[in-house]
Parts: sequence; C-alpha cells; structure tokens
Amino acid sequence: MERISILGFILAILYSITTELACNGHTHIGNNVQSEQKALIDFKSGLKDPSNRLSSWKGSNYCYWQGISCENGTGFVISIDLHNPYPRDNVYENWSSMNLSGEISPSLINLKSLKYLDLSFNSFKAMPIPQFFGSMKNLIYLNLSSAGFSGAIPSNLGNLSNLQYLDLSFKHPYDIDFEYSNHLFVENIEWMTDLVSLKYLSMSFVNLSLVGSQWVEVANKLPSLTELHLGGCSLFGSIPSPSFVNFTSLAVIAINDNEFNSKFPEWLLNVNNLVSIDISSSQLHGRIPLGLGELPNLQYLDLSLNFKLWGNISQLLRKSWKKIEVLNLFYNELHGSIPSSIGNFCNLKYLDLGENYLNGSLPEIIKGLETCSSKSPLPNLTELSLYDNQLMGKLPNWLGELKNLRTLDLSDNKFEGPIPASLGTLQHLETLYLPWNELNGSLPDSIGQLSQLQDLDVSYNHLSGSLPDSIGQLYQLQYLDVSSNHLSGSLPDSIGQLSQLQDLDVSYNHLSGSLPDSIGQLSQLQGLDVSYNHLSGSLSQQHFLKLSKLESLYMDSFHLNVSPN
Ligand SMILES: *[C@@H]1O[C@H](CO)[C@@H](O)[C@H](O)[C@H]1NC(C)=O
Ligand SMILES: *[C@@H]1O[C@H](CO)[C@@H](O)[C@H](O)[C@H]1NC(C)=O
Ligand SMILES: *[C@@H]1O[C@H](CO)[C@@H](O)[C@H](O)[C@H]1NC(C)=O
Ligand SMILES: *[C@@H]1O[C@H](CO)[C@@H](O)[C@H](O)[C@H]1NC(C)=O
Ligand SMILES: *[C@@H]1O[C@H](CO)[C@@H](O)[C@H](O)[C@H]1NC(C)=O
Ligand SMILES: *[C@@H]1O[C@H](CO)[C@@H](O)[C@H](O)[C@H]1NC(C)=O
Ligand SMILES: *[C@@H]1O[C@H](CO)[C@@H](O)[C@H](O)[C@H]1NC(C)=O
Ligand SMILES: *[C@@H]1O[C@H](CO)[C@@H](O)[C@H](O)[C@H]1NC(C)=O
Ligand SMILES: *[C@@H]1O[C@H](CO)[C@@H](O)[C@H](O)[C@H]1NC(C)=O
Ligand SMILES: *[C@@H]1O[C@H](CO)[C@@H](O)[C@H](O)[C@H]1NC(C)=O
Ligand SMILES: CC(=O)N[C@H]1CO[C@H](CO)[C@@H](O)[C@@H]1O
Repeated sequence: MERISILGFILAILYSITTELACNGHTHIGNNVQSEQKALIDFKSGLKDPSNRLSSWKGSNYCYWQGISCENGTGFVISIDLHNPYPRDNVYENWSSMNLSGEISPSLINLKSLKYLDLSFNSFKAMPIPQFFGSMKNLIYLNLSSAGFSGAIPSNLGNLSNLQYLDLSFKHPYDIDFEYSNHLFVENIEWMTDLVSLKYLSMSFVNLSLVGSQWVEVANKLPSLTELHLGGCSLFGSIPSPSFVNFTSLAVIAINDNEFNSKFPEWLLNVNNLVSIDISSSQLHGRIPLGLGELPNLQYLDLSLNFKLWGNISQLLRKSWKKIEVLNLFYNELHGSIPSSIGNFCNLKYLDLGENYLNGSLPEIIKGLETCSSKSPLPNLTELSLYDNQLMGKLPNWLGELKNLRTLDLSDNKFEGPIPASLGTLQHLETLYLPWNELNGSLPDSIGQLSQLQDLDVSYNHLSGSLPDSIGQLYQLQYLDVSSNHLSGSLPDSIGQLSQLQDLDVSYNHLSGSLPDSIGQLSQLQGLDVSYNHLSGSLSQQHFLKLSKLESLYMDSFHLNVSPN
C-alpha cells in the first residue's frame, strides 16, 4: 500500500540523516560507544551469516556498518535494518543466500536508544520470538515478518508502549514447503491493548484461532490504529460489534482468508476514514450493506469469494462511491443489472463482478460523464470482468471508449449480436475474453489494431465469415482461440506473423482450403488444434519448419492428401 512506501521513505530519510550526522559528529567516544559497539559485536557473534552480509561489521566506526544507523552526535544506535532484500518468492531464486539465522543475543537490550528493528525475511528457524524484545522500550518499529520465528508470540511485547509499527506477518501462506510456513500463534491478545502508540499492526497468517472474536475489542482500544492486517489468521465465528466504535483513525482493514461465517460487520460503516477494506474469501453471508457506497474515502473494496454475500448490483452501484478505485465482488450472489450510472466512477480502475447472478443487458449509454474531468467514460478503468453471469443483449459501443482497458472478460454470459468494431480502438487491451456467449457476425477487421493483445478467446459463439487478414498484426498474441464457431473461408496466411503465439485453436468451424505454409514460422507454438473443419491438402516440411516447441497437435477430420502434388 501507499502508506508503506511513505513509511519507507520517512525511514530512508531518517536513516540517511542519522548515518551522516552521527558519523560526521566524531563525538562517539567513551563508555557509551564501547557498550553500543560491544552489544552489536555480541549480536553478530550469535548470528549465522552464510553470505557474509555483515562483513562491514568490524573496526570502531559501527555507525557505518551495514544496516546500522546512529543518533546524531551521540553514537547511540537507533536503527538496525537487516531485512533480507531478496524475499523468498518466485522472483529471486537466490533469496536463501542472503538469509541470516542462528541466535539473537540479549545484548540488544543494551542498545538503549534502539527505535527501529527490522529482521524480516530471514530464517531464524523454529526459534521463538525472544522474550527480551519486550524490554526494548524505545522501539517504534519492529518488523519480524516472515523471519522464521515460531511458537507463541510473547505477551511482554505489550511493554513496548512506544511501538507504532508491529509487523509479525507471514508473506507466503501458500508455500507448499512446510518448512517455510508460519508457526506463530497467539494464546491471548489482551497484552496488545498496552501498545497504546500502535498505528500499524500486521499479524497476517499468524494463528489467532485461540483468540476467538476478542480481536475486535482489543483493536478498538488502540486509539491510533490506522492499519490492521489479520488476513489468514484462522479467525472464525461471527464478527462482533464493539460496544462503542473507537476506530476513528482506521484507514486499512484486511481480515481476508478467515472463516468467519458471519454477516458483514456493519460497524465499519461508521469509520469514515476507511480507505481500504479486504474481507475476501472469509465466509461472509447476508446482504452487502448499501452504506459501503457512502464511505467518503473508500478506494479499495474486496469482498470476493465469499460465495453467499448478496445484493442488488443496481442499487449498490447507484451509491456515490466517491473515491472508489478497486471494486472486487466476484463469486457471490449479486443479482440485478448494471445501471447506466457507472459513468460516475471517475477513479475506478478495476471492476470484477464475475460469478454472480447478474442479468439484464449492459446499459446502452452510460451516464455521469459530466462529473469526471475526462470526457470519456470510466477513464481509469483497466480491468472489467463480468464473466459467468446471465447478462444478455448486445455489446454496447461505449466498451470501445474505455481508453485504458487492459482486460475485458465477458465470458460465459448470453451476449448476442456482433462484436463491436469499436473494440479495435482499445490500444492497451491485453486480454479479450468473450467465449461462451451467443455473439454472431464476423470478427471485425479492426481487431488487428489491438497491438498489445496477448490473449484472444472468442470460442463457443456463433461467429461466421472468415478470419480477417488483420489478425496477423497482433504481434503480441500468445493465445488465440476461435474454436466452436461457424467461421468459414481459409486460414489467412498472415497468421504466420504471430511470432509470440503459443496456442492456436480453430477447431469446430467450417474453415476450408489448405493449411498455410506460414504456420511453420510460429516458433513459439506449443499447441495447435485445427480439427473438425473442412481443411485439406498435403503437409510439407514447410509446415513444421520452426515448430520446435510443439507439444500437442490435433488434426482430426483433416483431409490429408498423401501423395504430395
Ligand atoms: C547534528 O550534529 C551536528 C554537529 O555534528 C549539528 O550541527 C546538527 O545541528 C545536529 N542536528 C540535529 C538535528 O541535532
Ligand atoms: C540475487 O538476485 C538479484 C536479482 O536477480 C541480483 O540483483 C542480486 O545481485 C543477487 N544477489 C546475490 C547475493 O546473488
Ligand atoms: C516489513 O518488512 C517486509 C519485508 O521486508 C515489508 O514488505 C513490510 O512492508 C514491512 N512492514 C512494515 C510495517 O513496514
Ligand atoms: C513486561 O510485561 C510483563 C507482563 O507481560 C511484566 O510481567 C514485566 O514486568 C514487564 N517487564 C518490564 C521490563 O516492564
Ligand atoms: C491454529 O491453531 C489451532 C489450535 O492450536 C489448530 O487447531 C489449527 O489447526 C491451527 N490452524 C492452522 C491453520 O495451523
Ligand atoms: C476507546 O479507546 C480508549 C483509548 O483511546 C480506551 O480507553 C477505551 O476503553 C476504548 N473504548 C472501548 C469501548 O473500547
Ligand atoms: C434492483 O434494484 C433496482 C433499482 O432499485 C430495481 O429496479 C430492480 O427491480 C431490483 N432488481 C431486483 C432483481 O430486485
Ligand atoms: C483518473 O483519470 C483522470 C483523467 O484521465 C486523472 O486525472 C486521474 O488522476 C485518474 N485518477 C486516478 C485515481 O488514477
Ligand atoms: C433478472 O432476474 C430477476 C430475478 O433475480 C428476475 O426477476 C428478472 O425478471 C430478470 N430480468 C431479466 C431482464 O431477465
Ligand atoms: C445475429 O443474431 C440476431 C439475433 O440475435 C439476428 O437478428 C441477426 O440477423 C444475426 N446476424 C448475423 C450476421 O447472423
Ligand atoms: C532456506 C534457508 O534456511 N537457507 C539457509 C539459511 O541459513 C542457514 C544457516 O546459515 C542455512 O543452513 C540455510 O540453508
């Protein structure tokens, strides 16, 4: 979130100022300095550091050591930042080479001015969070995210009355490797009410099942709390309403991936500062409150994958949603049709209403354009997903005016009539999914203008006519599925220009003629299905010239001329 990067920015400034000033100060002589240095050396000697990250930790200028910063002038250490810069995910295969592990020496208590401690993404494997952390009274920031600790979180962390940021989250819950999954749990969280300065709390994927619903009252007692992240905490049971809603500064609440089996917590509607709400995949049921659309600062709402939340989308979207940017409600029980007032959502970037019971047709025109500074509708929309509903009628022309659209997914509805030629003006479109509808007419020539298109799926419709030559201009295309339509004519030669194409499916159409030689140029092709058409002819070496990656080839009903010419 933006907040975190702001924090990072502040800390970076703090870091650079303090490092520079302390080390220019030349004043850190005497007992203070010796004891600060000794505490750091003791800390280092407990650590295992296979990649030698702490190689700079020698000599007397400890304010210059990697990850250390000191208070101006005094030489007191105020910050230790040893987070692993290569978190374990699919991006960096070398993450483990930067991990620190071993013991954490209690000598850290001697760093009386320590305000900032970040050990995130290391691997202090199977070790509990040290009790003595609760004695580092000046800590403002403690980040032990994904650092490998396990066991009960010690309740004496409650002594850290200056703490503003506490991150004990685990970032890779779906890691199949048990070794790296989280083993932290909390037995009782009453101690947390003593963290009176807390602004940011994340315990995502810490097991809070023993805490029950007490988390609401506890968080409600933290007067400065602005961000609360309790995703995947094994919370269950109904979300109680606090006796008096104290959360006035709460801006971000993420309690997704729990098992509440609860109604939506209506008391959140009284928190005017809310910017972001994520309660996805948490077994909420009942009605989505209309009041969500009146929260004046709400930018992000994710209630997807609750399966049983219901509401009339027409009523919901008629609310003001003044600042909404992301609205994710897929896989619930929404009904009704999409109102023409969605044009009011000037800031909307992402709308996913897939897998609901929406019906009716899309509005022919959308209203509210006068409220946005831009004259085109939904000027910021990059993703529109309405798949798997019962929407019908024609695709409106305004779809072609959504200038920033990258993904359009209207799969699995009952849309009919032609694919509007205006879609060809969507310069940024990367994904166009229209399968499983009742679209007819031909694939418009303008499709060739979608120069960023990577995925095109129009399968299972009633499209007729021939594939336009212009299709060969989709130079980014990786996936093309036009199967199960009534397409006729021959496969255009231009198809051989689709140099990124990995999967081509034209099966179950009425295509005729021979397979163009140019197919043999598709060097990235892995799957080719030309079965169940009226294709015929011979196959020559040309057809397979560069198809070195081909894994599957379906040619059923292809009429092969065995004797070449
Ligand atoms: C930091 O120390 C320098 C002298 O080394 C002094 O000029 C400066 O005012 C100090 N800054 C703060 C913020 O205390
Ligand atoms: C780890 O990978 C990143 C990204 O590829 C690279 O920038 C970095 O130098 C690597 N670090 C080590 C210690 O190998
Ligand atoms: C804690 O560290 C992780 C990884 O270094 C980072 O992604 C996260 O934003 C940090 N938490 C806070 C509150 O800054
Ligand atoms: C820290 O908190 C515990 C209770 O959780 C208390 O028993 C202990 O005395 C406190 N320690 C300090 C140093 O304040
Ligand atoms: C959380 O802890 C409870 C009680 O100790 C345990 O039954 C449950 O399996 C744990 N949940 C997870 C996801 O580990
Ligand atoms: C509201 O917050 C204050 C601290 O600001 C706390 O003393 C009080 O108990 C809280 N009220 C409720 C109902 O939790
Ligand atoms: C949904 O709400 C709209 C607007 O209030 C109303 O016209 C429509 O009948 C409702 N639809 C359903 C299915 O209840
Ligand atoms: C939305 O688009 C308008 C005009 O294109 C732009 O001025 C505004 O900053 C955008 N809003 C967001 C939240 O990106
Ligand atoms: C939409 O579904 C509702 C039931 O949820 C039904 O009453 C209404 O007639 C349907 N509207 C259309 C246009 O099919
Ligand atoms: C498309 O289907 C509509 C009925 O939904 C029909 O009126 C129209 O003639 C069809 N157009 C083509 C080109 O088949
Ligand atoms: C994944 C992992 O834990 N990697 C290494 C982290 O550091 C310890 C101690 O040096 C190594 O044993 C691990 O292999």
